[in-house]
Amino acid sequence: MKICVGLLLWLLGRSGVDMMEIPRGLSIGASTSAYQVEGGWNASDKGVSVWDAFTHEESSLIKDRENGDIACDSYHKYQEDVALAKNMGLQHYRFSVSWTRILPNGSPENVSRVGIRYYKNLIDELHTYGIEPVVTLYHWDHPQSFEEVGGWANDNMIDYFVEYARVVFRELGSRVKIWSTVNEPIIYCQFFDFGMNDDTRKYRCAHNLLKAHAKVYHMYQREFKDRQHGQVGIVLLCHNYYSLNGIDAEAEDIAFEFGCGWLANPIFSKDGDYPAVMKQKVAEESKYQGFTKSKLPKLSSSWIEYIKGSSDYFGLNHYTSFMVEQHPHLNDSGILKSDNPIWKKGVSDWLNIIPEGFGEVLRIIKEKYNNPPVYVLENGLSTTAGIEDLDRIKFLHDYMKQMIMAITHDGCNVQKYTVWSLLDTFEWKEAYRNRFGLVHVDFTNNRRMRTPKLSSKWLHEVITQRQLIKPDEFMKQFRAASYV
Ligand code: PNW
Repeated sequence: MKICVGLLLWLLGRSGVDMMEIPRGLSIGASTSAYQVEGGWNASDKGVSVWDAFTHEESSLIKDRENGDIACDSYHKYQEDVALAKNMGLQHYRFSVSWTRILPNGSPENVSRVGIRYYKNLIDELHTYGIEPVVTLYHWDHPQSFEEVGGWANDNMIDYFVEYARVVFRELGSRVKIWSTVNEPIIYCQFFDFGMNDDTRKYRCAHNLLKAHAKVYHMYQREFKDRQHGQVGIVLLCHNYYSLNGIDAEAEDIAFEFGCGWLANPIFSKDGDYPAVMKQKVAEESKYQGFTKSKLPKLSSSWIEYIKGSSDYFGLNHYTSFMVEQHPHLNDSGILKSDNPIWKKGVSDWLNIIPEGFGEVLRIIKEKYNNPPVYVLENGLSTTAGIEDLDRIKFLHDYMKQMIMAITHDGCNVQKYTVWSLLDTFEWKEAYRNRFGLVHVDFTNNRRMRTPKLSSKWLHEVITQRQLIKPDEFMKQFRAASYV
């Protein structure tokens, strides 16, 4: 059946129906993260991570009181995952390493051989099928023992992270050419930092994550780059913003700088440091609130220089856009975010479906940061459970179209595009309700059976034909082929 669809679409392509070509050199893949798919939370000598502890101790804060104890059981079923990726024709697969699977108690003196073996096996399996591993060191699941001494608000975390990264580079670095240090530091500090939910802590958390990233980047250059020849980068979440009255470009820019720019400016801008508008606004607001100094910590000039340029590519996660307007003293940015009531949404309440916003973000990154190589490492739609995910096909098509236009018309340097996610996963506090997968997972059954959704068939055709196939055409041909 697959062959029939391919053949028909190929004929269609020949017959002059206008389809957009996938730019040569753009690698297409899919993503997951350790806690969201692995399960095996206490397999062998694995240590307890913050997410293990949080879901077990605060289960009332998670939908359906669920947890990632088993998740997709990828710890045991990684070969099946790689087979799914291969059958989809994926060119790369992004996953993350679980800190406590490698260093059960956080100490680099105590490396888990079983943990290392798991990732070696996964990476070998990917290489067997020519799928490039793109590996994140930290996707929010650090050792619980570190949380008990303050987590990312504690400066010591910087060196703990460097020690962990060194072990991972040493053990896995000969087989991995693309590393990411931290996934979406700001989202972690804003929504998932388990400490007290105050602004000062949020800024300190991001400050330490930024420094930790830069230290790992430089450590790799010093100790591994000559032998391993890999790239190291960071992954930032960048939304797009539209001003509510249509003319307040300043509001759009402030919103961008307080989100994406917060860590992009120190790393990717010519002058480095936190964005000027952010330094100014947080200082003013801190004073207004009675603080004696700004809640935003200062970066010294030596840190500014050290952090500047510390990423070989811009790892971009993009999903959505918001409306914005200025409201002084509402919060430090003075920005109120809202949705346009006419916008369609995914099942995640923050996910407004605005494909054009993706193109905007890519152009903003090109302009602000001198057109760095961009690896899109997450983009996708949440739906309810099910296999016939036409909404997802349409979402991916429309977003990819805007990205391709940004590449071909505007010269944006996008080199990788990665769908979130390969599988339905443990979607943090939404647990198993919000499904982002190209592949459906049955979480009600211990076998965690995987079933490719329609979108994975569509993506397979896109990748093999290097054409952005229109959803309607795909469905027409798919239905026709199903009767053959
Ligand atoms: C990302 N928002 O998080 C994470 O990297 C993934 O682990 C997660 O599963 C995925 O997106 C889908 O949620 C986000 O509020 C968290 O806009 C919040 C937002 C966006 C992405």
